[in-house]
Amino acid sequence: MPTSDPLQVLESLREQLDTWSHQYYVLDQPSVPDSEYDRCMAELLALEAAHPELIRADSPSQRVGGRPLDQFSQVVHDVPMLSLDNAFSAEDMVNFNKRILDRLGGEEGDLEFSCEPKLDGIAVSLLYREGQLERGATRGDGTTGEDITHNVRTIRSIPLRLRGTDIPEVLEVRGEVYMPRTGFEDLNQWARDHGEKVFVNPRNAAAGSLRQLDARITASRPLEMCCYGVGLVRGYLLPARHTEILQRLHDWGLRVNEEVDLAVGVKACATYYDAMAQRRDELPYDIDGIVYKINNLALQERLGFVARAPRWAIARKFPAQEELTRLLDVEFQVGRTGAITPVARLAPVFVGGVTISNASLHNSDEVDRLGAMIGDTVIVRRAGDVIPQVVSVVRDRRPRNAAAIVFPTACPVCGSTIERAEGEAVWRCMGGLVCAAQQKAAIRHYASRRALDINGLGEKRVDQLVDEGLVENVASLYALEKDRLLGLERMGEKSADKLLHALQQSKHTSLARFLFALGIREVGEATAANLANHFQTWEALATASEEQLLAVADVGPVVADHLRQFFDSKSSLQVVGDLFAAGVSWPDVQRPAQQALPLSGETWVVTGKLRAMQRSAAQAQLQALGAKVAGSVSAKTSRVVAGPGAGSKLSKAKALGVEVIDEAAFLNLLARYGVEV
Ligand code: 5U1
Repeated sequence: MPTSDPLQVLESLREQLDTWSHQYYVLDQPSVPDSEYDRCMAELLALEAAHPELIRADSPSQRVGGRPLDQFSQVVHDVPMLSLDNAFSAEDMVNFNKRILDRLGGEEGDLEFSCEPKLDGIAVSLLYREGQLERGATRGDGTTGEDITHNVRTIRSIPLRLRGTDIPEVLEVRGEVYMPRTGFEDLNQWARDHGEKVFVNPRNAAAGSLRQLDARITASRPLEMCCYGVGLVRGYLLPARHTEILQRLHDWGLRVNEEVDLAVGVKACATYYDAMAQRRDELPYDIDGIVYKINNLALQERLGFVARAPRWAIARKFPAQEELTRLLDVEFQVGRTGAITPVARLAPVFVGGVTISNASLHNSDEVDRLGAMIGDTVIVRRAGDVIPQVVSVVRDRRPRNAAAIVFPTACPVCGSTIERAEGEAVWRCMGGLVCAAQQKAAIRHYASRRALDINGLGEKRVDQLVDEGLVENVASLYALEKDRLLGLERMGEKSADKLLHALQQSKHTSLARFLFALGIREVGEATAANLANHFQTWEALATASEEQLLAVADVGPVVADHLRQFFDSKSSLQVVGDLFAAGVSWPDVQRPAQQALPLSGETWVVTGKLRAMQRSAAQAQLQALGAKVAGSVSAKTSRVVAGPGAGSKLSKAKALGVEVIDEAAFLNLLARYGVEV
């Protein structure tokens, strides 16, 4: 029965908003579009404005407080926040296990461990009294931390009041506040775009975001919290096992890591470690190891502590994702579109599981930001799928003979002028196909597997063909003759025949592949396929107006502009004409009749990492089923396939209420339409 009692209405709105927040931020299972949440929040705000006396500190409207603080006050932890001993090898783990068994008197047999990813964040304590969040504090030195209540209140995965039943009178929860990788990338991208400070890694970003006197800044940062234990507990009898405590925390609405598992014996611990090490790059957050804890609380008690670390727990570390090395030199590479990229040549260093000796420095802004000089000691980071990066310079290790990084004033390959378009960070060589670097890159792209797939045209061979003057653009590939090829180093009769055969075969292609192969700026595989489906013929596409181009899924003003520039360029059209004259052709594009295919009329976006196939393959499957594939999420998007690591596109889909499916559901859907993967 609807009520008009403002208190009851307020309570029901708060309850509703808390439930949706919990589903979204803790369970990762959004149940309503953001618009619905916003509507309900607006109602709550209006009602609270009309009845200020009814505003409660745990209302979802009260996450971001008023005035910034002048300073942080100190908090003395009732139960000290301990640190962890480290293990660096399987052998260290065997010794840890043995130490425990010896101490327990040897009668225990294989021990049960709780295995947990060790998140690379900031340890935080949350104090709940009668279920209400009363205080948040940093670990500090373990005894005394800083009061960051105003900041933790802004983190959506931290409930302002606990959910469920059987809530302790006092509950102090411990865990890690961290920044997911995609949030970190987005934050840094925003900072770069706005000339603000860029953070070195997600951990620093999380620490910097938590140590803010103004909670509005913290509220704007993508922070999350995962809980892994309890400190002070009053008025509640804890269960006998650590994993049962984690289950209670989860039931009370707190986020607990979904990867927690049990292992019996040290061998099973190693299996868990190996499996997580394999999956480390796929996780949406940085982890620096695995924490093992004796699961039985009575045994934990018997084992006790040494100094500031418990005897019943240990962190086995993963190989570091950041290392120090020396910046030996900076070279300038020219890419397919003429973009000039400074590349750091580094003293080889093992980081994130691989040896790194080069890292892109992106552009001159990034070099300025780093303030690096040749000879500097730098920090190199390789985490997740992200390419290795030079994240900062260790200034106090700068040698006396350090040399400035000097940007070229002309193209380092062809000497043509270089230009930087307004609003762009990148300098480009204006030499176009006169530039050997651009020629080579364009040919490599044309021959690549997802373009015309020409076997035998690897990087070295393309360099050789261009350097020897046999090829100057993609069309001249088809004029190659066997006699000339045989004159090349490392080219025998067999290789020459194979290459010529592959070139012949490549002439039979599709409009979509051909378009992609041309390497028009911003025209990736999915856009090329959308253009081919839409226009069906080269002529229709080449003569399309900007307006007609904009009608294609995934084509915005920037892509349309690049397309028009290509079709207006005499030299580009000359090359295309030569390709046609050489016999490059494709069967007519059969535009699927409207509604003839199961996904006709739908626009899909694929984001994150998929296990069963590459993203491009998933996009191709969707297009084969009639869907248009777009590179960004908008209100027009029908569905989003999101794999691990999906970031801003996933957030946008959630915000717009666009349906999101995971890879398993996507594979099911493909199977339903008879597509085998
Ligand atoms: N997952 C997890 N991280 N972590 C860090 N558990 C965990 N436990 C910790 C710490 C410092 O300490 C307790 C074992 C005392």
